[in-house]
Amino acid sequence: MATLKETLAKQIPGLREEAATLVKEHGDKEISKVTLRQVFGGMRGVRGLVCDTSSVSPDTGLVIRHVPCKDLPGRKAEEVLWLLLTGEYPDDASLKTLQDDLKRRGTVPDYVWKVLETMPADSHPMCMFNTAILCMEKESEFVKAYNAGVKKTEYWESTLEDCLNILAKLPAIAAGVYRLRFNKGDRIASDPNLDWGADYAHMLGLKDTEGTFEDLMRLYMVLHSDHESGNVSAFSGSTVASALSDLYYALSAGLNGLAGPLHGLANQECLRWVLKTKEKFGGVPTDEQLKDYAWETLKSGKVIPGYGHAVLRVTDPRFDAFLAFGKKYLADDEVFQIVAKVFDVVPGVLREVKKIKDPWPNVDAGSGAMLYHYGLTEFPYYTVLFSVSRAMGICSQTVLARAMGAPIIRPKSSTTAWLKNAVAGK
Ligand code: HAX
Repeated sequence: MATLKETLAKQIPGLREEAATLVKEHGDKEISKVTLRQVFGGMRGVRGLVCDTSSVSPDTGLVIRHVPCKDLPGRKAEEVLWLLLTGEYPDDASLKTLQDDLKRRGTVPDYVWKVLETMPADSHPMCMFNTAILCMEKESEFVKAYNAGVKKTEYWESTLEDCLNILAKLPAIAAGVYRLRFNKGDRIASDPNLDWGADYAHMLGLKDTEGTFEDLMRLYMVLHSDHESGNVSAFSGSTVASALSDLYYALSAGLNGLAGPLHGLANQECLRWVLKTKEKFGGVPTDEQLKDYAWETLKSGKVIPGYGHAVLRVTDPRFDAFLAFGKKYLADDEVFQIVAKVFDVVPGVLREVKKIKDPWPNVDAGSGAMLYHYGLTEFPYYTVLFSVSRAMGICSQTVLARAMGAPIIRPKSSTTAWLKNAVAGK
């Protein structure tokens, strides 16, 4: 048995040594080239970042440390947090120390609720959630340690404190945002006997007549937890953290990126599209109807939300996991049936659009339908659920970056004139 901090403290000297040796021996070796297309194309495929919490390859999808995504269902969020940070699962006793620690840190300061209650009633739930994180910035242990002059090699310890303090509070904050923003009544107190994901489900306060919503939330929390560090939210978070801004600033910045429709907000857009399909055809459409509707969407200049990916070139294994859950528990649900049918039909349509590199579903294609089934029908809220989970990855990446003494991120930009000269060989 060991605490998370003890486990990390043991590993960090070896990790530092490994990185230092690599740079010393191979520092000038070229590992990636950059083309002009990549410069104008959002740096797609440029290898310029280190991230050890997880990796995403075009043909396999998410692997957290050594664990492929398909093996994550059945795991609890706290186990996955430990895995992200240390590369291993905790034993039962160690897991219990982390769970108890998170419970101890879980009380949300009263001023957070006051800030949220003062926001306009039509604020986006993501704005409320990110504001809550940001307004707790004054609690940062890293800032206290930094101001006290702590050594650089010890920055990670106070960052881990911030990480655990924040993560412990996110389920209660997110559930509180849900109940306040959608007039669901009083906040529901945390249940000390529930794990992180199940407690979040409990605090949302939905009626779970089938008794499987907690399982869905556990699944949701582990599947969305990380996706290496080049995606908008993780990259934004790590860039902000690299300036030694504390984790409250960094996480809030990252999650502001998750709020965009090409990133985390796609799950709300996707369900909207599926529901429109249902309404238009009065239920589950035929393959032909669905194909026509997909073309209609594309021809009107819109994307088919939930499909395509910047890195993946296969069906996202996270989508597979949701599909399997749906087949097990939601088989009679029409919205789920449409999601399954879209998966049968839409990749064929997207394959005909030559510019689309990945015609397959991503994680957002199915998750909304699951939530909708359990009565979580307020889709502007969906990205908050995504954020609670993704915070684990962003926080873990930041703790490790601090442990490794990662420098400030500062790539070089070029003017168009410079690029024109460069390609002309001048
Ligand atoms: N429907 C219509 N067009 C699509 C498309 C889709 N599902 N996926 C890609 N395209 C288009 C792009 O818009 C782009 O068109 P332009 O050249 O005219 O701009 C072209 O195909 C090439 O894009 P790409 O190289 O295949 O994909 P990108 O790496 O540029 O973009 C996206 C990846 C995920 C942003 C893109 O596939 C998309 O917009 N998908 C729909 C939105 C979505 O599902 N987002 C969630 C992604 C997962 C995630 O991050 N969740 O948080």
